[in-house]
Amino acid sequence: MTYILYGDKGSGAFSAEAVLAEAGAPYEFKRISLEKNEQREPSFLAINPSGKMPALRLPEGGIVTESLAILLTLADHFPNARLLPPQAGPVRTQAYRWLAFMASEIYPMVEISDYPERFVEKDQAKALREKARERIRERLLIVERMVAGPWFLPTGFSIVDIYAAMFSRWRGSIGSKWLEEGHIPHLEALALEVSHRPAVAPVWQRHFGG
Ligand SMILES: N[C@@H](CCC(=O)N[C@@H](CS)C(=O)NCC(=O)O)C(=O)O
Repeated sequence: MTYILYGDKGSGAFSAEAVLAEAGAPYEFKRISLEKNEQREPSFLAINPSGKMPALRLPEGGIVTESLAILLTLADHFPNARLLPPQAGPVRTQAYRWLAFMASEIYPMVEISDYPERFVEKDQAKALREKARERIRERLLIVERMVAGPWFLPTGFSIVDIYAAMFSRWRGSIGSKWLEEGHIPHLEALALEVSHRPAVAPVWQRHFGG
């Protein structure tokens, strides 16, 4: 009864792997290299026709794609791991709100920042990348202001922390200089906490290094 996670190091697969680790779930990690464009190969498109990672094969069969859907599915599968605040309570609503914000307002900008030439002609790609980076930064600042501290939610650790920590790590998509200027100290502190969680630490190390 093993989960199979498809993804690459440092990609959105981090969030799924960190949650599998937190839940103590048995899983295998199947590497799909972004550098080699393996996400566009027929064997992976058969798993996720959109050519995006992460994708998760469930022990009972079936595939889940979309990072947020994967995180919520795992939170459902492992209720004892308390990966979300109590069901139907006000903090659960906030968890959904900010998970959805990151999935729908930040994640799509990452594709534009990473692959601007998919959207415009080559001579406009640099300018588009800069616009996408600006939108990501703007939206990270909104998330930054919502951090209760030390975790995102006032009720403690949850999958929101794993997701937020991941978005704060994507230097290439955000712009290293901006990150070094220290605009998101609460998210940085939260990411550090996430990286030190015993179950997550080895996963963090593999995806993001020290
Ligand atoms: N909506 C998807 C987005 C996933 C996504 O964009 N993943 C990136 C890696 S972080 C990817 O697979 N990029 C490859 C590509 O766009 O070709 C999700 O939430 O899982």
